[in-house]
Amino acid sequence: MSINYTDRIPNNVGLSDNRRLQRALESWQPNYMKWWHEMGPDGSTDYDVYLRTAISVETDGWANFGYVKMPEYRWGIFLAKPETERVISFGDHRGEPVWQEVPGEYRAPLRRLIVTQGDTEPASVEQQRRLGLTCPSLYDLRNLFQINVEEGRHLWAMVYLLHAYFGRDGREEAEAMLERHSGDADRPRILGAFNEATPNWLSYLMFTFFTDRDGKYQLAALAESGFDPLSRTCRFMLTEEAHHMFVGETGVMRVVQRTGEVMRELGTDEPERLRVAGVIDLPTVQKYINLHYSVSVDLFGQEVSTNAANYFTAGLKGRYLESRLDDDHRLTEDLWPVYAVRDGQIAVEELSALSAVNERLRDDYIKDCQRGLDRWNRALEALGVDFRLELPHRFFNRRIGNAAGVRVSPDGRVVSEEEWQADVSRWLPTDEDMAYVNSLMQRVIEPGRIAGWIAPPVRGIDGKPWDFEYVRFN
Ligand code: BYC
Ligand code: FE
Ligand code: FE
Repeated sequence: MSINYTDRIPNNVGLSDNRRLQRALESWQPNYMKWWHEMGPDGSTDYDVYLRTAISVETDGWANFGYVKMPEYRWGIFLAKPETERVISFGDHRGEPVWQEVPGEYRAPLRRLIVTQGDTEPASVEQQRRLGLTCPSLYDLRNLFQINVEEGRHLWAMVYLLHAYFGRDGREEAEAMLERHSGDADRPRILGAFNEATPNWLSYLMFTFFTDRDGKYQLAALAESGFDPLSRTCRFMLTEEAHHMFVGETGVMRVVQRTGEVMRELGTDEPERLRVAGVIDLPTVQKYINLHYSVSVDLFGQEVSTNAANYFTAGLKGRYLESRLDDDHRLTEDLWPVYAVRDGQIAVEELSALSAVNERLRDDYIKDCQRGLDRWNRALEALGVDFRLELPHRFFNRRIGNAAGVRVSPDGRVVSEEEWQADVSRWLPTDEDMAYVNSLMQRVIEPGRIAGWIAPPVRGIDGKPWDFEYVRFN
């Protein structure tokens, strides 16, 4: 399982034994590099960045740290070790050996799942492209770049599957991954959240907390797949994903911490005074939570989905930690509570668990988000600040599913269009809030210095102090 770094494309899939595939991927590689130069982190080509690179897929110590110029990062194909005698754990094929090739009847849905997943990865790099110009510290800049190179690698993970298992269609899909762009009017990215802007670092920290966490749950569901190469590649991606969510959780924590400290110092909770002091008032943090949470909750799809039921029955996409769940893993008889709007009110109905697997994954996701908010709130409590952050209702600000087109307040009331318009400035960031947050975004790149709106991290990366020179500009 060791990674071959002598090949042009580092891999642990024996690429040099399959010349055709190797050539196909090597001819995609320059297009990828062109995309990275055009759409990747702005102006970063010559920086030496203290990055980690995978050297093994063993659970302990897969990472190697060192200075790398990002275009020289060794993007490659790394699959988790195969589980011996792995069998499909859910759906109609439960108990059968997993597939090493794509079953003909599932080719189209599998391709679609892989394309949808793959499309999000370069999209996030595009969304974050300009953030390096306004980083609050070198430590934060380095983490941004680490995430960007890893999202690039996640694209490689999906492109490998397309090239290796889907023939000509797969190669065409791999090209299209570099042709769609986040927010492009003509050729947008596939899913809604990946066409939104990430205009500042507060948005980015919220994105890595909420949207990368959707990634965790989607990848975990795909890691259950009966198509073994997909499962193995997702399992390795999940080990990288943990750092992205760490950046989000500790990042928002540091924002909250800094604001809380200034609130205590000044003895005030007045947003205007806090803004004069250069920190982000907690009502504004709450509005950003409302925005990024609602956009991410949409990524789980419709509450009732025949697509999702078909993926499950076919053994293509399971539930979170499927094999640890205690039921028949077929769901033909089971029910699951699903939210819907009935007679102008939000109701919960017991519906077929099979059609509700999207909703079930969303439930798992929501619980995980709440754990993060609880930690932020404990920090506020420790500072003696009364304000508490909350997740809005799952139907707030939705565009996909049962609440699409219905106006719902953060506390879960169906409201009229007039009420929505009257109150939306208290619920979602206004242009003025955005302008204020943007005004704080000043580039700080001296080791040991940090912008005033965020607290320094508790510790650095790879045992280094937080004021280590994580990025060298040339
Ligand atoms: N935006 O039956 P439904 C990550 C469409 S994040 C636009 O619910 P299904 C990352 C849907 O395509 C993880 N359209 O659909 C994070 C369908 O279209 P058709 C990404 C949407 O198939 C940060 C229709 O609505 N991974 O990795 O169950 C940084 C009916 O809906 C949306 C995946 O998503 C939307 N939000 O879709 C970097 C995993 N939602 O059939 C990376 C792969 C639904 O009417 N994808 N539609 O034309 C899937 O598993 C599923 O396709 C979905 C749900 C979860 C997206
Ligand atoms: Fe990713
Ligand atoms: Fe990620």
